[in-house]
Amino acid sequence: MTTTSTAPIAFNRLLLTGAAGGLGKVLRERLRPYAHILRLSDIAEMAPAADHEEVQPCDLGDKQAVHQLVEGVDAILHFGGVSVERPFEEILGPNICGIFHIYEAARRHGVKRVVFASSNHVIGFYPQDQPLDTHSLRRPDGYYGLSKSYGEDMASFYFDRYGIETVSIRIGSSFPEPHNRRMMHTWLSFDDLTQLLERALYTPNVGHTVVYGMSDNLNVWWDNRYAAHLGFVARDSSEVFRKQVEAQPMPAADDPARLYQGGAFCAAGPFGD
Ligand code: NAI
Ligand code: 15L
Repeated sequence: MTTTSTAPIAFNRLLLTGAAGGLGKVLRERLRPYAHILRLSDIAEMAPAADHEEVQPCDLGDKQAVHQLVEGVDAILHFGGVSVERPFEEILGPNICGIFHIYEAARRHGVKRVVFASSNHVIGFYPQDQPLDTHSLRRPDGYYGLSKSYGEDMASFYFDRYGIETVSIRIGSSFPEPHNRRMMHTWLSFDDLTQLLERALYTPNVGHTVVYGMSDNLNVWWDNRYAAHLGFVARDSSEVFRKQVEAQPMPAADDPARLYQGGAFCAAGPFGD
């Protein structure tokens, strides 16, 4: 099956949060065709703005600052926040208050489309090899996964109550290449991520759609049948990295990296004892 571009018209202004992060730096270049002006935001330092860019530092935990950040944008790609397992108190401001601030600002400024960087860690406590779809009950594997789960609920509520549409992408592992055996299943190439973002921005009538973000890997755990309307067809595969990944020692049979879909995140904590 071939796909055609669904990006007929560039948005006037797109907001990308998390622009200083690993994916944010990649997307800063790749989102260029989709907006006349790309507004970039992070709490960390960002490279200076090019002609087609605006750089606006912001703490997602600051409601008023997020309100100002969202003014004048046509859609939001929300990638900012804590991206690994941390104590609850560190997740609360950036991720939990942060997602509320993003949606409240979207409501007040009339923004109608959000793309939310959710995570596989909302279902991380399922055993590896258990097939899941986007209707499977969530099993978050920590405070980080819980914050993404809450983000998905926030997206659902803001669609039902205010008609703001969201595509929540449960990203697997989006890096230049898979780092380990688990990521052979969860890997999402940057090209496939970019295609998925294009679909998430341009597909009409998405309501709140949840989609797993993984490439066309062998033996995937996740089924995107309920997100078929996005027309996302992954083109890359982790197979090309199999030899180098399988040169690594096999984790022990009781290692969470081998047991759970969320891998090592399932064994993080407790914190603060
Ligand atoms: P990252 O940690 O490199 O980037 C996150 C960015 O958010 C950082 O630049 C950080 O400074 C910023 N940030 C943190 N707290 C903030 C605050 N209070 N206010 C404003 N900005 C703040 O993570 P990465 O890998 O680029 O991921 C981007 C997004 O995608 C994250 O939301 C992450 O949870 C999600 N994701 C990424 C996956 C991956 O494989 N890279 C997998 C699943 C989800
Ligand atoms: C995530 O949610 C993290 O943000 C990323 O750093 C990876 O750990 C990824 O999941 C993963 O599960 O591989």
